[in-house]
Amino acid sequence: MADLTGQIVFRSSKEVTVLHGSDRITCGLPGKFRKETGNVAVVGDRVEFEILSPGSGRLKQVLPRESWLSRRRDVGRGKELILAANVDQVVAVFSARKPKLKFGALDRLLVAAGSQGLSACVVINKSDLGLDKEDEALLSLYPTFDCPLFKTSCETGDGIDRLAEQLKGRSSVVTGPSGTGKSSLISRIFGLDLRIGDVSSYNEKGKHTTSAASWHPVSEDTAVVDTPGFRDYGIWGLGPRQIAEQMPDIHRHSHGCRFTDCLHREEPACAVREAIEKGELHPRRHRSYLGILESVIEREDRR
Ligand SMILES: Nc1nc2c(ncn2[C@@H]2O[C@H](COP(=O)(O)OP(=O)(O)OP(=O)(O)O)[C@@H](O)[C@H]2O)c(=O)[nH]1
Ligand SMILES: [Mg+2]
Ligand SMILES: [Zn+2]
Repeated sequence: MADLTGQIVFRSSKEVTVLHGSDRITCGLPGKFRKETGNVAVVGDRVEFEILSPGSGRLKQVLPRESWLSRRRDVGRGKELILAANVDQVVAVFSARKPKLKFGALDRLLVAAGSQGLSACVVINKSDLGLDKEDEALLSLYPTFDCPLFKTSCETGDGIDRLAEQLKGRSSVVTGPSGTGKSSLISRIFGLDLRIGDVSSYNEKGKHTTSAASWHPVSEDTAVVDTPGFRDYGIWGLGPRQIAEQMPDIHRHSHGCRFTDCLHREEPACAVREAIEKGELHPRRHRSYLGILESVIEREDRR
């Protein structure tokens, strides 16, 4: 029988679920499709497979990806962990509180998305819990460098329609720290019944309720991927000089630096640091930049 094509909508350690039309076929996941190098199969991948018996099949081949979002997994020298393939938008979900909004993690995620050629938007969920004035001011900068911002609440419904509009007609990977309400938002917008968990009252962190990525086709032209929350978003495949290019508010000043290889740390006549002094660049964004830079340099040293 001829091979069929479909798309991976779920992957566990041993098998994948392939969507073919409206049929879901379970295929085993032999070693060559599991390794992080080579022909690894991830959620969102288009694949060729054959049917063995009703509802079950065998993977033959992973077809080339149009795009993907990955992060670094810290094992050995580090590995690339692909969160989802064939998406065209990264939706970075953070919460106003519980857990606390972390700009370092937000900026890392945006840099990763940009470096992989994906557009991104920021969602600040749990707006019902109230946003600090300082956070609010800093967040208002993001749309100025073409990163749309959505403030939402699954409790009050605030901002949900606007976000739903942003998801329409695209394939989006929804990512962010645990407990920020990724599964809650997707469930609410698309009427799905995803598992939703608590936030620890002890440290106000999420409890890693979603344990694997899942692809949800919601209409002909719209799909959304729910992913497990992360603790740390490690950047994969980016060199020290490429980071600023992914931070438009920093990059636009870098042309004025005395040294063309300026990394905007302690170098003399650095236009980026001057921009902070002149109030033209937010120091928090520079701090995020330095954090990413240090982590990338540290890893280069380890090689
Ligand atoms: N106050 C408030 N709580 C919310 C909101 N959205 C979600 N929550 C709660 O936040 C908790 C975590 O929600 P989830 O949807 O499971 O969060 P998640 O981001 O999917 O978490 P992981 O799967 O662990 O990554 C649950 O107790 C939700 O009820 C909101 O807008 N406001
Ligand atoms: Mg979840
Ligand atoms: Zn500089």
